[in-house]
Amino acid sequence: MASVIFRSSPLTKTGTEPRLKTPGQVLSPSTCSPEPSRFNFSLGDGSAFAFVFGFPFPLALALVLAFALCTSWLLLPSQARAEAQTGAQTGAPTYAQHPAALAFVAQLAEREQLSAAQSAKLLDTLGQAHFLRSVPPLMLPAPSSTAKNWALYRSRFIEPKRIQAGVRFWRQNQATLKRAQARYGVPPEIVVGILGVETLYGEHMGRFRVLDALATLAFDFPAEHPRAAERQAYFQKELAQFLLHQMPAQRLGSYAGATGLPQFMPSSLVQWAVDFDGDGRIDLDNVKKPADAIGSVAHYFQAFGWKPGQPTHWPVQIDKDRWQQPENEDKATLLAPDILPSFSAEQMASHGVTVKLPKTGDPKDRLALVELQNGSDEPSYVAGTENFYVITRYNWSSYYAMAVIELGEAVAKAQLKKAP
Ligand SMILES: [Ca+2]
Repeated sequence: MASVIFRSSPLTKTGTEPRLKTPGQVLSPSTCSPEPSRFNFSLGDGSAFAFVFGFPFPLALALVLAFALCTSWLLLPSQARAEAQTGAQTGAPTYAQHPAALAFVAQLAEREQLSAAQSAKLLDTLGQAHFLRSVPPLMLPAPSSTAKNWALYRSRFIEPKRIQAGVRFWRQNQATLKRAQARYGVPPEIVVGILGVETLYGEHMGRFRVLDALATLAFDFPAEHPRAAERQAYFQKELAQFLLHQMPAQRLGSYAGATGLPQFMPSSLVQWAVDFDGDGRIDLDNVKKPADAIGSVAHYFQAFGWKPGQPTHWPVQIDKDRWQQPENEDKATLLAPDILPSFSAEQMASHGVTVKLPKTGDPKDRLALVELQNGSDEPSYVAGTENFYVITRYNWSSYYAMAVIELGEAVAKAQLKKAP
């Protein structure tokens, strides 16, 4: 994984859950080998929705479905509702003749040494991709006047509905969660935290066609973005994985192309998804059978260096008088490496930050001072461990990581109370 950290990365969240502008990058970056697809992918909960909007259907069927669709429609965010109006059935342009798309397939064919038939298949699939007008603006940074606010961000995720859903999920999948911990070393509260923050345990897995979203971001990424070239290259890589592994054109996901309960990008699907219930196929979309999603999240964290048993962070006490002295550099020094764990507890103490390590804490562990801004109020600080850093490999934001941790903790606590 890349070790480059962006303190103020301007990307928005890839998931479909609350669309807060997060201060960190959000994607699950990974590179993939171009092997043939080994997996069967299934459609998410929105497949019926996509079918109705993707294809002509008899009037009688339309009438029967109308009521159900209207109710679904009202549940969609306004952005998604607008998107359906500008999608395939209203004649949004496709990428069939788009010069950059044609060049992209030609390059891919050459690099992967595809046969003429394989290239034609790729072109055919990409030709079905529609430009989504609403998606590029979602990639732009929040206005600089928007203050980051951990308290607000937290309140969107650590709330009764999500905690209750997490308790239900935990209890229904206790054995699988334990098995994932035994296999990958990742505790249930982290997996439960991720799936809760990403999709509310499968309730919101996204209603954009992944193919449309990826093609739009691969070829029409907003040029005004400060890192447009880099981000566009990232989405081209994800699109390549989608095409090379022949994922279904109707597959649904977020506006950034993330899919399933854990909101994996295509390259993460290829690299980290596992068949954890042993039924011979990988299904990250099945809310009733989330074993593959649970195993895949745990596998992802193991792959990015999760250390079994290590806590994610420690509380800290700041020597504010010291920090407020003129020309004091302590804060700047500690924040310079961002969330990359770089300091021992002793080094932090020498910069005015006392890490409240319990007896089990290893003072030699590398730590990062994590600053969470609270609008115009005082920022919150914790000392993030290497496991905190690992969570940010799922979504490059310390705010995101802390929400995952705190939701997992809240669910764990509530789950224990409710246990028979
Ligand atoms: Ca399976």
